[in-house]
Amino acid sequence: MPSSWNELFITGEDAPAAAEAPAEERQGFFRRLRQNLSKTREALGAELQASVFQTLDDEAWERLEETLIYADVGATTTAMIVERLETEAGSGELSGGEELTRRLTEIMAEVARPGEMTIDLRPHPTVILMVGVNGTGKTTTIGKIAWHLQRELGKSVILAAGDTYRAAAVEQLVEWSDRAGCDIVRAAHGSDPGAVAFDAIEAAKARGHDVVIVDTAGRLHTQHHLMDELTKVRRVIQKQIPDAPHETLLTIDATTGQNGLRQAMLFREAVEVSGIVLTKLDGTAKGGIALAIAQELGVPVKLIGIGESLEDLRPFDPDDFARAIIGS
Ligand SMILES: Nc1nc2c(ncn2[C@@H]2O[C@H](COP(=O)(O)OP(=O)(O)O)[C@@H](O)[C@H]2O)c(=O)[nH]1
Ligand SMILES: [Mg+2]
Repeated sequence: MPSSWNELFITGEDAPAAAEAPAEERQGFFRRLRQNLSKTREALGAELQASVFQTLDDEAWERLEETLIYADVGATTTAMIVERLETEAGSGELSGGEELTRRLTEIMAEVARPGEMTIDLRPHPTVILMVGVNGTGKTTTIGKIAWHLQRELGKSVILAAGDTYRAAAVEQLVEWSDRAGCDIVRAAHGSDPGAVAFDAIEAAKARGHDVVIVDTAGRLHTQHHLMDELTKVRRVIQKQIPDAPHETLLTIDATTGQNGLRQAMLFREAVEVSGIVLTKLDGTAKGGIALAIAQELGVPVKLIGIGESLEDLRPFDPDDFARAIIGS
């Protein structure tokens, strides 16, 4: 499971030594993950520790259900998890609160892992398209990915400032390109985002960049306009490189819970989403949404945002995540 950047990205090369996370660093990451997911853990973990598994009667299972739903695991996914646990407990495979909690953690990790969670960087150039509603974290996520690719994995990145509707969005991406030390293609305010993507891909081919990351707008006059535009950007990219975009990442703001899940379904209809970036998990008790997304959307969460700083965008590791939100 990808718990470090060089496990998330498949490069086809040996990882540079600098990208290997030593054990103590991993522990440090896990501590930070736990710390930043504290709101969800408080909602979930405390309840589990305190009462749920003390007597295994119907009421206990109902309380577990309520607890998971409160953490926004979603009704369908919650029912599935509780049923599995109840069946195992009923057949005498599990006994005691500790064992039940351990098994619950395992089941939750499994549920959070619906498919391929890596990002393949072997195509040259690899094109990554970033989509999502305004304010969910597209631009920041792009900046952070670019930073890791350039600084840690030694990849050469070019950004396409495709959110041409807001001048501030372009400036924000320019700042990130400075920080990451990568190239950027920007166009005049209001110009065609497809053209920006086109130019960035042409530049990548000419200058030999490894990865192109395309930013997009998250709001237009109507939902229909937005989806139309994303489809167009995608088509422009596909004309240049038939199997691109190789990765389409959708950002979802975890604080919007089930609403974010509904948004995701709309985006999935317009563009083929290959991975989710679940942001702002630090500010919410609704971290269980990661499980609902994986199960009900069937698209893997590939990255999570647990804060605003550079190291707060992390590859999603379901095992660590489940341990971090349930552990005592
Ligand atoms: N607390 C927190 N804030 C985040 C996270 N990811 C993004 N943000 C903030 O959310 C705001 C909107 O992000 P931005 O990248 O501009 O969203 P965009 O409109 O989709 O491009 C910014 O202030 C980011 O710093 C996260 O994981 N945690
Ligand atoms: Mg933006």
